[in-house]
Amino acid sequence: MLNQSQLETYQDQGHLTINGFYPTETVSQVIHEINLWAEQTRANLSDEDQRWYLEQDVPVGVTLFRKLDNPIYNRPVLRDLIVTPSLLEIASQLIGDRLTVFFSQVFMKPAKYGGPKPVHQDNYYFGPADEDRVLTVWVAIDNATVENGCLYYGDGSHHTGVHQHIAPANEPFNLMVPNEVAKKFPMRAAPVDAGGISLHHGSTFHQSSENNSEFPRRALAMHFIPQDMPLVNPALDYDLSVVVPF
Ligand SMILES: O=C(O)CCC(=O)C(=O)O
Repeated sequence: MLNQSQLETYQDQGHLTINGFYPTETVSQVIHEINLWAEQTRANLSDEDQRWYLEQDVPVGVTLFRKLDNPIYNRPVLRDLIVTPSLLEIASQLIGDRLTVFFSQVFMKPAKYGGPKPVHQDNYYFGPADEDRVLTVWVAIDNATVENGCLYYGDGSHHTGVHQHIAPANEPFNLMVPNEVAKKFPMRAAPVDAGGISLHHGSTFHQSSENNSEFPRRALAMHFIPQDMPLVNPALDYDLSVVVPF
């Protein structure tokens, strides 16, 4: 459970970091499973998948995953390792009981070629009926630092509602808050050690920079919502047949 001070930080700032949440052994197992999954997936990517899942700005002949979708649904090993009772307790404390992970993602942010994720709000992507009942749990698989592209948050930005987003024509997955709005919310780096978690409210502005460092910055994000809450205005197509209830 979160203590009072952690709860207040989440409520005031819209995000909270907890280091040392998962043991090193769990992190190693997660890395093993993700590498296995990437290898199994690599050979079967359509052209469209390649545009979605791979880093585009890489030298010819280099194939690097940008992300993998729905690890919690697709990889039971990851589900069992990562979705622990202590995590579900925290999620229930923040957004209530009878939850699902309706979507999850591994962000690979590879060394040297990891692209940036612009400022956005998860709630613009998801379009939930109740904006206060969307919780993202972001698990650092590597040490996430300023150098390798940790998250940055706009403190308190979740109190300002959901803002209109825009996306570059060839990158529908890169929905972003327009610069003139984003600049009103100074972004603060939130480094997390491998095995730590960063929790954020669905309306909190966040972004990550490119990774020019020698080290990958992998992370697993789980998006929790109540089982009975519809997504009324999602910006992308979410496959709700992969929802995992708890
Ligand atoms: O890991 C990243 O770079 C982006 C994460 C993110 O946008 C999220 O977890 O909602």
